Amino acid sequence: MDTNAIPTPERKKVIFSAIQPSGTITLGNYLGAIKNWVALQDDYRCIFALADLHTITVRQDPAKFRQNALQAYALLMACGIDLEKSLFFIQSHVPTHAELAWVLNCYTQFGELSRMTQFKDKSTTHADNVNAGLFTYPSLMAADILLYQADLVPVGADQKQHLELTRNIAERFNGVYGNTFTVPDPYIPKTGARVMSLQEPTRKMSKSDENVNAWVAVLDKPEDILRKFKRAVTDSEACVRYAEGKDGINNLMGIYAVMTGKSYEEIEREFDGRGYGDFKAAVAESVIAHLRPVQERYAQLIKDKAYLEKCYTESAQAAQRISQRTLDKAMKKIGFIKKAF
Ligand code: ATP
Ligand code: LTN
Repeated sequence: MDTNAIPTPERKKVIFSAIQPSGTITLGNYLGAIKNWVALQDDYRCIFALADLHTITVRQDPAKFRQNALQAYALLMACGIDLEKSLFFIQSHVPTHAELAWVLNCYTQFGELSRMTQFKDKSTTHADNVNAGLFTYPSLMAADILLYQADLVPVGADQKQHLELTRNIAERFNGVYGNTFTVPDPYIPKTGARVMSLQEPTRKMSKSDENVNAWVAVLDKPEDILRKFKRAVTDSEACVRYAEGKDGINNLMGIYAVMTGKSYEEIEREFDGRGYGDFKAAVAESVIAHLRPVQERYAQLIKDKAYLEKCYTESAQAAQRISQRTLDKAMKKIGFIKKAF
């Protein structure tokens, strides 16, 4: 048999991404991140994590933190993260992350970390707790990514700078010791939605916004979703069309387009001559209908703690095996004595 005729299956590219369990997961997180992760699972080797070590850079109430993390895990599974295809683990369960983060801290410059805009922002908003973890946050994120030799990392605009730093750290390390880490590229999804606040549509929808009417949570009750959309800030033109300066309507049209698969022209035609009240109700209904199956799956999953435990444990064990290889390789190159146990 001519073995050359058998096509060798191309290695699937590795994708790594993570999300912090820092509170309620919003429609912004869902459309901007999670929904894309779900879609990537067939074409890539996907490794996802709940970045709980990152979350303690801001002080957390222990009971609430534990609850948020478990809920976020169940919710991402309900959104479609599938353990038959991907790994999905809890960062603090895989010790290689903290270990490599320390190592990478020694290959990251103070000046580089000082230039991170997230650090500058968060040290202003949390001025009473500017801890060293907040400062070295990007080295831990670099460890997350580099441990899995990730080719691609889907991140939002706010995390691009951290990814750029990850690339610099990897290149620097490879430059000194020879090829050790894959240098990752950002992954920009073809259809990404940037969801804006329903109250201040020039700002992004953010779960830490104190005004609860500014965001819709994936687990919000239908009546709350309807109320929040009905109160959404728009403009006085009373015409559903996509145009500069119509930030509120543009945002609602963006959401409706993702939910229904309709183009902006189709939406404009559908609501031609109709008021904003009708349009807002239609957007709300489309979101409610889209989230209903997610909410139903979540309600089942969150009741089954034993199943969730099995899922995150098996994923963490697999992640530990993969990441240990990279950590060992890096430590050997640096010159650490190999552990004999
Ligand atoms: P915080 O309010 O604590 O900053 P957040 O809601 O902005 O949180 P992050 O935890 O920073 O969310 O982000 C998680 C993921 O969700 C990232 O990939 C981010 O790009 C994406 N994301 C967050 N908000 C939006 C949004 N409004 N539109 C699109 N994507 C978003
Ligand atoms: N910092 C990110 C979450 C995060 C992450 C990562 C994203 C932690 N580690 C590695 C991509 C790759 C955030 O707050 N959105």
